[in-house]
Amino acid sequence: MRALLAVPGLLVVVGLAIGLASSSSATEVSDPIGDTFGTGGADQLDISSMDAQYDATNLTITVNFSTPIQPTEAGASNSVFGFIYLDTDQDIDTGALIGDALGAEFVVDLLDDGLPQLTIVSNIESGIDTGNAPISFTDTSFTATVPLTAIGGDDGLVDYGVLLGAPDPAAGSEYFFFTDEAPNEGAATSEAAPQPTPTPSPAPTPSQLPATGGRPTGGSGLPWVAVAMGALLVASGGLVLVRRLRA
Ligand SMILES: [Ca+2]
Ligand SMILES: [Ca+2]
Ligand SMILES: [Ca+2]
Repeated sequence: MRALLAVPGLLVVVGLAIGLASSSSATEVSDPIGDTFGTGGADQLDISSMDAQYDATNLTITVNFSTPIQPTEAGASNSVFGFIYLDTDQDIDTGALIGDALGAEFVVDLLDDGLPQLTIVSNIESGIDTGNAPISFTDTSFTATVPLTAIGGDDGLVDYGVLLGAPDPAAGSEYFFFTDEAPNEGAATSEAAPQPTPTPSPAPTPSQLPATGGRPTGGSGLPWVAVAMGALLVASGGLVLVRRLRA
């Protein structure tokens, strides 16, 4: 069951859930196949699992799907839209209440923002953009690499959840429908990336990951009301339409 909880003074959002990291790759969280919302005639993009790991520079989140997907800007029926919510202080009482387990400080926004292979990271309460997260795709997954500098210099240990969807198939529509969330209840938690296995020979100095190439676009606000409205509608089982284009 999806819990419905009110954002104080705002709207209501869908339940996200704890997939305690007891599955295979430590942090990987499974999501059921066939649990999509079924709304709007959109391609029912169906999350199968996700994983989040951090190092000294980035929080890297991978979401896997049961069927092929395409990048947001591809404009295809199976293009992925939506949001990754990050509770950076792992405190449900701070930030925006998302579902029943996240007090999210930041959101990674897959809306079509005209920045191919980049998503926008925003402070969820202020709506201020805090940086960009490069995103890459395989046939059935995407990986967003969130610079820790874009999430308040956090150490990367976060609670998180995703709410994703696909375009409204209606001709000329600028909206998308949410099709799946993960976890279905509670919150997922990131974990430190595994250290390289030591070898008999002196281990090489860990190379610093390249700085992410985002260009912060301060000021432009996340269409948070639209996000919350969409989540509200998901939770109520109604049609869920959120603009695909950045306001
Ligand atoms: Ca699913
Ligand atoms: Ca919080
Ligand atoms: Ca799900």
